Amino acid sequence: MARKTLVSTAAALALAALALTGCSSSSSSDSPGSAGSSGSPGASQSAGSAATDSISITIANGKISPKPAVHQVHLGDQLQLTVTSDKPDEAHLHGYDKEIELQPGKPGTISVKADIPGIFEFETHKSNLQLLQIEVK
Ligand SMILES: [Cu+2]
Repeated sequence: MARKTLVSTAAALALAALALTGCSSSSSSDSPGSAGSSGSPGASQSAGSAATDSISITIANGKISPKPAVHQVHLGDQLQLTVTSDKPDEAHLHGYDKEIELQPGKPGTISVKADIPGIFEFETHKSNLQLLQIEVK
C-alpha cells in the first residue's frame, strides 16, 4: 500500500518531467539538465499496463546524473532512455542491443518495448560509464 503510493508518485514525477522536457521532439530545448527536479531514486515504475517509462540521463565532465541506479520496468512497457552527453559518445543498452550515437549537448533517445525480462546495463562505450541498469519483469 505504501508501495502503491510511492509508485504513483514516481509515475507522476515521470509525467511531470516528460511534460517539462517535451521529450519526444528534439527541437528547441538545448539546455540539458537544469532545475535538478528529476532523479527520484529508483523512479519510473509504472503501474498498469503498457505504460511508458522515460528516463533521462545527463553526462557532464564524466559525471552521471541522476546517479546510476536500477530502474524497475514492467515487462511489456515502453522504455525510453534519453541521454545527453557533453562529449561525443555512444550509448548502448545491453540485452536489447540498442545503440545510439551521442553528439555533445544533443539528447539521444533509445526507445524499446521492454519485452525481454532480466537485468540489463545501459552504458556508454567511449567514456565507459555505466549509466543505469534496467530490471525488466
Ligand atoms: Cu555495451
